[in-house]
Amino acid sequence: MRIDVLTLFPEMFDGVFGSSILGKARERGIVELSTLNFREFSTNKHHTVDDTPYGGGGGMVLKPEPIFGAVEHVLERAGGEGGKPARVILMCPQGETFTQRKAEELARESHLVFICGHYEGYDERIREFLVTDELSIGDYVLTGGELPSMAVIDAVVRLLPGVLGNENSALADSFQDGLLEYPHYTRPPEFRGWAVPDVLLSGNHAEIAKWRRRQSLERTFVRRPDLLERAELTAAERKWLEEKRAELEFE
Ligand code: 4GS
Repeated sequence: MRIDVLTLFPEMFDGVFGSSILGKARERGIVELSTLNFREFSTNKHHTVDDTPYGGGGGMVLKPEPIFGAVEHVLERAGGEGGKPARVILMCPQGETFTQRKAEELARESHLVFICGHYEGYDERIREFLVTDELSIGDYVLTGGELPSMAVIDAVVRLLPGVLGNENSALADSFQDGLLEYPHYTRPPEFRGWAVPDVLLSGNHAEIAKWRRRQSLERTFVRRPDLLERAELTAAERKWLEEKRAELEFE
């Protein structure tokens, strides 16, 4: 997979792209991660990338020329292989909320291009005629699209084959089966008087699996009931949840 990030602050990506799992994925040649400063594609002599909005009002708006120029440059640089067309992704609060499902979808692509604005809005023609996806990482306002794009890239790259040492570790995580994770424990068996649940020390793997599944269900029920509608549950688990809901109504 090839990922290009268009940003006015490429240095923000040095640590994230060079460390930990992303750094390893890059070293192994599983992903090619590049940044490009779209100021280089400004068409005026002061290299400005923004301007005041038509119709007045406050704030500044990113001009179309530097963004179109930079996106077309990375598309041409990657092109010629006749591969799948790139996804051109705009990070913004009005985008579709990024989810694990979207991460799985993007992990099947061969070229992702991220556009990160800073402080300001985008000329609408960028949305209309250049971008294929608008994504938000949640309902809060940041100073730029850089951190959101890092979050999306991290979630996508860890799903690529060969990135996580143990291919199962991505599968056991929260959301992969639509449920939150069960509680984890390690040594010592007793810490400041707080004991590890007996079942985990029993060596009975069937009982342990049952306990973990039940904990996942209960935890999801209490903390994120909204997730249960889409979760992959057995008929017995659905029934158990119905009983749990009924119990709460009586209290
Ligand atoms: C987000 C977000 C965001 C909005 C960028 C204000 C600078 C900022 N982008 N998910 N202008 N949340 N963007 O806050 O994606």
